[in-house]
Amino acid sequence: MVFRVLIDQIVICIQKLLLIMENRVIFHIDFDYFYAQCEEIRNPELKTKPVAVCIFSDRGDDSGAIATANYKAREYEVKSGIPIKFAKSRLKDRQDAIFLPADFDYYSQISSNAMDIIKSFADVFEYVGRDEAFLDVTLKTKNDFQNAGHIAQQLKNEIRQKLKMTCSIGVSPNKLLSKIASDYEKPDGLTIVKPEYTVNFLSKLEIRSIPGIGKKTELILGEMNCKKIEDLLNLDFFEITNKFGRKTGTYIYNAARGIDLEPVKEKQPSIQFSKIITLKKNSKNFEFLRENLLKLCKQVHDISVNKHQMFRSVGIQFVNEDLTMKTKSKMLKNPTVNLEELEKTTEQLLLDALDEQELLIRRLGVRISDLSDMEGQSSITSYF
Ligand code: DGT
Ligand code: CA
Ligand code: CA
Repeated sequence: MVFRVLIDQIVICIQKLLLIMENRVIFHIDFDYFYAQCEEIRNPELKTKPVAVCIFSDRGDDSGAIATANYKAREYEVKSGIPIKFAKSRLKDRQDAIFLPADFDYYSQISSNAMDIIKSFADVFEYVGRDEAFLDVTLKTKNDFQNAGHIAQQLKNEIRQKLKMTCSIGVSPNKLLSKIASDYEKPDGLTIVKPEYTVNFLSKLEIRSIPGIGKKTELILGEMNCKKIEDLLNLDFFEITNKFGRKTGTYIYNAARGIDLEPVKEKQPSIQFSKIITLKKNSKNFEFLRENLLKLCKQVHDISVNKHQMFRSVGIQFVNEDLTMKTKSKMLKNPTVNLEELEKTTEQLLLDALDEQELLIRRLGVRISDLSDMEGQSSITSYF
């Protein structure tokens, strides 16, 4: 017991030391209600109305799910992931409610314009998703949080001027804290967490504010008398790692203290090709899914051939009957445009995924990425 306490103290000392050594300035930027805001800027009349962006499935009627909703619609509990039918019934008293089909090409175009602006503010730029990025701005801010505040405000202003959009930015010494901070004052937020205010900032937040902590972990931590992040500080390192394993346990232990040493890694938006379909019926039968998978492979393969792109990463995607999503992917040894290799790889991914699948599958998708130009290959035809 004494030994454990001693180790615990040593771990804390090392981590405090690392925290002192850590003097970076990191931004996390995330656009507010992104798809719905994109719709508002091409039709400003939408701004005063509840707006929901829908992914209609090809089963007809109102079958499908909400991708996102503006804040007026969120007042009626209309949010990402719920069935369109629920959303319509929740907004039944709002004659002015608008339901629009998702227009991904348009959102990608806005995203690309947004990322061009964001990139110009960064020393190191890490693309996370269509509406989200991390920036290391340590050099640009001369490691000063007052400068950082001004620069973050300039970035928000430029986005407002050029795109007519709002976003939320978190500023702190690391990625974890900045991500929590960008979510703190949404929409149109700017939250700055100076290193000395880390513990203060985190203490009263719900445990769920820590990225990656879901319902299940929250429930277990609740049973351990932890509701707020400050409650986690009462658990020693071994209590947490015994419960959650070394990797997750260490993550939770550090997150509660605002410790995160992950560097911002230069990453540009990756181009990928994908196809997704709604199945004729919900299923987890391998043969039925395989038939659909092969059709999807052919379609995705056709795109890669038409665009003269080889792929190296192959993935499959499920949307389950409860609308949760699941993906599995594999990196191939070499870039290819071989249809058979695509089919074999996705079949294996399907088998692996079904192994642990409990829910029936509603939608099935195939994705290829890590693309490279076919031009320059000595014998293009040898890949077919
Ligand atoms: P926010 O950041 O809370 O103001 O709202 P959003 O809508 O920007 O949410 P975020 O950042 O989690 O997601 C960015 C976009 O990704 C969002 O506009 C639509 C899409 N998205 C988010 N969640 C889902 C989902 O569950 N299903 C689908 N199909 N799309 C989603
Ligand atoms: Ca967002
Ligand atoms: Ca986001």
